[in-house]
Amino acid sequence: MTTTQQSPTPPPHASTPQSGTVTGEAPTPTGPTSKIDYSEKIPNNVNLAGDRKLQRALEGWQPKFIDWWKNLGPSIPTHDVYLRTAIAVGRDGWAHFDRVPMEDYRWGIFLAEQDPDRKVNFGDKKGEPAWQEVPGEHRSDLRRLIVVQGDTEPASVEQQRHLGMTAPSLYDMRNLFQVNVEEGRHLWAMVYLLHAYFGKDGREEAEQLLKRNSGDFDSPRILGAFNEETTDWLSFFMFTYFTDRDGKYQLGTLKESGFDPLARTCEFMLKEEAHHMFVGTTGVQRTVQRTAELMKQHGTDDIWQYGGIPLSVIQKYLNFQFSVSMDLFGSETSSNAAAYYTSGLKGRWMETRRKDDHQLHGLTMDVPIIEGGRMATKTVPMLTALNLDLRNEYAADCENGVKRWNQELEDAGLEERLFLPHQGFNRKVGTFAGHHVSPSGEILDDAAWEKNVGDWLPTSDDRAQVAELMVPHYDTGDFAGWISPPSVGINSMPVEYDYVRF
Ligand code: BYC
Repeated sequence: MTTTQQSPTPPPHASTPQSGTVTGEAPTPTGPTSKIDYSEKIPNNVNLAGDRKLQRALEGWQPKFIDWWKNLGPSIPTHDVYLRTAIAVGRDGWAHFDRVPMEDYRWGIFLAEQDPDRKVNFGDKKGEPAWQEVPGEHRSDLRRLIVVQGDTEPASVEQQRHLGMTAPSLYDMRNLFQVNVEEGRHLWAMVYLLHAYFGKDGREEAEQLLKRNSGDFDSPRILGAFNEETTDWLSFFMFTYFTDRDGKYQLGTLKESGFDPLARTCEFMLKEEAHHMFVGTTGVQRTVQRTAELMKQHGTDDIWQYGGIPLSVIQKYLNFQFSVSMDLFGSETSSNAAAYYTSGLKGRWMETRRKDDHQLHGLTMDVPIIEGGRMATKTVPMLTALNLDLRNEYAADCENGVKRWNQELEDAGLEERLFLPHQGFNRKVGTFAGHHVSPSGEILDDAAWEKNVGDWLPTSDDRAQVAELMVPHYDTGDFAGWISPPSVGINSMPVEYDYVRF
C-alpha cells in the first residue's frame, strides 16, 4: 500500500481514470444542496477557509488521523476500491461513485443545510431559537455526548480491520471498506464539533479519540460493544445490523438536539448510516439463504460438513450482538437521560412527530425490573425512562430484519425460525445486569445458566468453526460457499465486478 497523505489537490472523482475505471456520474442534484469544497486540504461545506485558526488546528489533527488509519484501519493492502464519496449534502445527488485508492479517500466535514428558523423542539428551552454556540451551562454534558458518539466511530474500524483478509467476495470487501471510510468520516464529524466549539479541552478530547483503542487493556473504547472483537464476517454482518442500528437511533436523537451544529452533522451522518445497515440486513439474509438451501438439500441443520453455517449458530451470533447492542442504550432509568432531554441536548426518536408537550413533566412510564426473583415493572417519571423509550423503538426496528431473514426460511419450506432474545438476556448494563435471563425470558440461577449458555451464545468452538469457513474469495464474481451472492451489485454495477483491485 502506498503511504501518501491526503492530497490537497484533485478529488477522487476527478482522479485520472485507470484501465477498467468506471466513473459513474452522480445524479444531478434536484433538491436543495450545499456543495462540498474539494479544493481544500480538508474537504468541507462549513467554510473552513474563513476560520484560519480552526483550519490550522484541524490540519494539525489530520496527519494524526492518517497515521491512525494506516496503523489501525484496514490491514489488507489494496490498489483501489469502488467507493461512494459525498459531494453535496442536499436531499438528492449527494454521492459520487468511483475507484479510489483508500489512502486517498477524502475525509471531510459535511453538515446538513442550516434551517435559519430552526427552534429547540423539546425540554425546558422549547421554542427558543436553536443554539449556534454551546450554552455555557451545558458545555460539559454536550462535550460528553459528542465524545461518546465520536469514540464509537474509529472503534468500529479498529474492530473490523482484519476482515478484508477473509472477505467472502470482492463485493463484500468493498462494502466493508465503504463502511470503514464512512466511520472514519463520522469521526471527523465529531472532531470538527470538538475543535470548533470546545476550545482547548475539545482539542484534547479529539486527541484522545485516536489514543483509546478497541479492546486495549489500559485505554479501551468507552462503550462495551466497541471493545468486543469482530471475529469473522458473520459477526460483521450482525454488528452492522444490530450495532450500527444503535448508531442510527442515537444519531436520530442527537439530530433533534437544540445545538444546531450537532443536529446538522448527525442529520448528514444518518444518510451514510443507511448503507451500513443495508450491509448487515442483506449480509445476514444471504447467509441464512445459503444455510436454508443446504439444510433443505441435506435434510439436517448440521451443515458444517457442507460448508454452511448452521442456523443454531446464526441464532447464537444474533443473541450475542443484539444483547451487547441493547447495553448501548444505558440504564432503563437514567437521570443523565432526563437531564439531556430537559436541557434540550438530546431528544427522542422522531421528536417532532410525537403528539405530546415535548417536556414530559408529570408523565410516567413503566420500566422492567426484576423483583423477588420475578419479572415485574416499576412506574417512573417518563423523563428518566428515555433510554428505554429509545431502546424500545430500536428493538421494534430490529424485528424487521428478523422477519426478512425468516422469510428466507419460509421460502425454503423450513419450519425453523430466528428470533430476538428477551431484553434481559446477557445484559451487562441496566436493570437486568447481574441476573441470568434465558433467551425466552426465564430468570435462572448460576447452575442453570452455566449449563445452557453454550446453546445460547457462540462458544469458542462455534467461532473456530465459523473461522474455518472464512476463506478469502478474491476472484471477480466468486463467492464463498457459506453465503449466497447478492441479487444486485452496487450502484447498478454487476455483481461480478472487480469492486476491489490489488
Ligand atoms: N458501556 O445513566 P446511564 C454508533 C455508563 S453507536 C459502558 O444509564 P446514560 C456506531 C454511562 O456512561 C451510538 N458504560 O447512561 C455504531 C454512565 O457513566 P457516568 C453511539 C456505559 O448516560 C456502529 C453510567 O454508565 N452513540 O454510533 O443515560 C459503528 C450510567 O449510565 C454504558 C451514543 O451512544 C455502556 N454500554 O446513557 C459505529 C450517543 N452505558 O456518567 C458507530 C451518546 C452506560 O456515570 N451517548 N454507561 O460516568 C449517550 O447518549 C449516553 O452516553 C449513553 C448512556 C446512551 C451511551
